[in-house]
Amino acid sequence: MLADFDRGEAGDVRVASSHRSTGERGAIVGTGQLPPGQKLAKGWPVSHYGPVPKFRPDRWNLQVFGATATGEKYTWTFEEVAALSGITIETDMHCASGPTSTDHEFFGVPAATLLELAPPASQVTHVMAWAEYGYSANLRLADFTSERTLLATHHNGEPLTVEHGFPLRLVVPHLYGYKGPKWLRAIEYMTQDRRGFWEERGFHNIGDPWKGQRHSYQEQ
Ligand SMILES: Nc1nc2c(c(=O)[nH]1)N[C@H]1C(S)=C(S)[C@@H](COP(=O)(O)O)O[C@H]1N2
Ligand SMILES: [Mo]
Repeated sequence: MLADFDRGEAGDVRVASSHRSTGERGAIVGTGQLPPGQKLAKGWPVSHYGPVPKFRPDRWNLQVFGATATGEKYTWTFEEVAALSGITIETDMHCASGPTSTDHEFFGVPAATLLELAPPASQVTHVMAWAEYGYSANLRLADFTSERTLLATHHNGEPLTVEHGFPLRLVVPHLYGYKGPKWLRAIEYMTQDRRGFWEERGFHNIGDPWKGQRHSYQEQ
């Protein structure tokens, strides 16, 4: 598997300072290293299954459903989501098929904010993040509420482009890219785990790039 990826010379990978990227092209945020088996991508590749959905503001909403504390379902318009206070994070993105892209600054609403606005029942252990056309990714609750997990509206100061998930995408910096649905439409609170789109198709249920958790056969 490692041999499939041309990782280049060590010198190809420029090292960022401890917690902020230098802003240099190709700087790796955080540890200054690529996760095992990853190679540095040029630019920001577009990668997804299926067509790019069209944004229809009048029909669009974000929902939280499933095991909420009150049993009710919550919905927000895009305007309402955009009015929530946001934060900026810097991150690299690791696609489980190999490429890592760098120099991403995402702005958006911390996922933890949704939990405050739409409290989950005490038995909730996992969430399913749902996108247009039924794409989904399951996450442990702690991965979803991790302080850098974001419902992102902006990238490097601009609204997301449509192919990168406009108007809203989930960014889970500490997991592989497939755990971050573009064109996010809903969060389902779950009282037990259930596999999402790629997780049902042979990808790892957790998806930690630093542990190389790509394939379901690696699960215990
Ligand atoms: N809705 C949706 N979101 C998706 C995908 C997809 O197929 N559909 N692919 C995922 C995968 S495998 C990766 S690596 C990232 C890629 O994000 P990018 O195209 O912005 O680089 O999007 C993720 N989000
Ligand atoms: Mo991916």
